[in-house]
Formats: sequence, C-alpha cells, structure tokens
Amino acid sequence: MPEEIKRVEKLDEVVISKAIIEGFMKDFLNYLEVDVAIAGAGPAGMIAGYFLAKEGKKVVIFERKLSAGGGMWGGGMMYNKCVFQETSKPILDEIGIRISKYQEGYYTTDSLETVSCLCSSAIKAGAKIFNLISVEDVMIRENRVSGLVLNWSAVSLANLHVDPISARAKYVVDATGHDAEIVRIITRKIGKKLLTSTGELLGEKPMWAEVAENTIVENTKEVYPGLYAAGMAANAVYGGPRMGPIFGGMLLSGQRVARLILDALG
Ligand code: 48H
Repeated sequence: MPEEIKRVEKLDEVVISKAIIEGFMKDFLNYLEVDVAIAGAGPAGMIAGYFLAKEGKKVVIFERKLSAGGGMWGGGMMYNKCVFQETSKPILDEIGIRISKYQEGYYTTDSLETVSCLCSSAIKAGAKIFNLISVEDVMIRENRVSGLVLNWSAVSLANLHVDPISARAKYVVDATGHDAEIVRIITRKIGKKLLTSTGELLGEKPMWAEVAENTIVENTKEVYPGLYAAGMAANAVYGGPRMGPIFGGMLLSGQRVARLILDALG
C-alpha cells in the first residue's frame, strides 16, 4: 500500500517572503550592538564565536562569502582532509568532530564534517553568523576600535557605489585569514599605530608548520586597542610563518582570543 501523501492546507508566497524579511530584520537589528564582533567565519572566527557565546556573550560574525568555513573545505590541495595535532584534540572532542589517528601526534578529520560541526556549534552556542556581508571599515572612538562598518558583499562584487552601515562592539576580532583585512584598514587609515614592533603589519613568513602552529597562539592578542587578531591574521600581523593544511593552531588561536576577550570583558 503506498503511503498517503499529506497535503499542506495553504501556502502563501507573500507570507513566506514576510517570514524571511521580518526574521532577518529582527536578527540584524538585534546584532548591531554586541559584546564582540568578529570579521570572518573561518575556523578561527567560528571557534572564537563558540567559546564567547558559550560564556553568554553577545557575539556576531560577519562573513563575506555565501558559506562559512574559510579555507577549510578543501583540506590540502583539494584533498578534503584536515590535519590536527595533539594539542587541538580536546577542542575537536568538545565540538564532536570525529577524528582518525594517522600516527602518533597526527590526526585527520573530514573537512566537510569539520566545517559543518564548527558552524553548527558556534550557532547553537548562541553566536550569530551573517553571511554575504563584508567588513569594509572600522569605527574608532578615542583611539579605540568601537565597531565595524558593513556592506553587502554583492555591492563590492558589482562595483556599486552604495554607502555602508555600522555595528557597535565592545571588542572586535580580525579573523579574516591571510590578508588580515581589518588590521590593514587601521594602518591604511591612521598610520603606524599597531601594537607591533614597528607599528605596522609585519607580514606572513614562508611555510614552517611547527613554528607557525606555536607562534599563531602567541600572536593571538590585541593588535590595536579594542581589536584582536586571531587565526592566520595573527601570524600575518606579527610576522609568523604559514603552516599549510594543519588546522589545530586555528582552533587554539580562536580559543585563546575568546579567553583574552572574556578576561577583558570581566
Ligand atoms: C567579512 C571576510 C573579510 C571581510 C575575509 O581564511 P580563513 O579560513 O581564516 P582562518 O584564520 O580562520 O583559517 C586559516 C586557514 O583556513 C588557512 O588558510 C590556513 C591554515 N592556511 C595555512 C597556509 O599555509 O596557507 O577564513 C577567513 C574568512 C573567510 O571565510 C573569508 O571569506 C572571510 O574571513 N573574510 N569576511 N569581511 N572583510 N575578509
């Protein structure tokens, strides 16, 4: 006997449209004033969002692309496996990402499972991720970053001249990856004011996985009052090397930035 197909009584396209618009507007308005605003939903940004939201902080992540996950989807050279080292294992376990031991000290995960678990955990902990929105500037008050300036990514892609809007935050995290886009805005607009040895961005150095994975955690700190760098952006700011397709440092860096900001928030 074929199973009876249940029919939905009524479906109105305009109600569907209103549900989307009203729901989105409610969220967007709610997240224009937050404890922490994070630029970039790569692994570092999402895990930072997770640990901050888990402690009850109001956190928003703005991601330029359609999908969250940054450089994780493609593993190494499109072989969709991510490698993690021992020190990052407790975070993978907490998030519920399944790992395979490759050899002593080296673990692999499925990159799609890794991204989807990070994204789901951040959102379920209470962090709000807005995709398709680019951070194009910062707000500065009394020599301190006080928020982000936002526009639809489609605006810059179409090269349209449309002014942005702003979101206020007690703390901002640059988790935009190799380009450290938010930190670069500071040097471009107000000069050599970064908390680095030269006041400028020191630039990412060539590949050295072992050094990079350690320095990335040390380099996760305040870059300018109110602005922290996490993930690959931290090594770009403080002159650390790249590490290739090993991702433990991204999670440890995201966890560290969350801890630093939690301390600062008190
Ligand atoms: C909104 C933006 C903006 C902007 C960029 O690149 P990511 O994955 O960054 P991390 O630091 O979380 O992880 C780095 C890792 O993926 C990696 O590249 C590694 C380990 N490389 C080693 C090596 O040797 O190559 O994610 C950054 C995210 C992306 O999703 C961007 O789209 C987004 O930030 N983003 N979002 N406004 N201005 N700029």
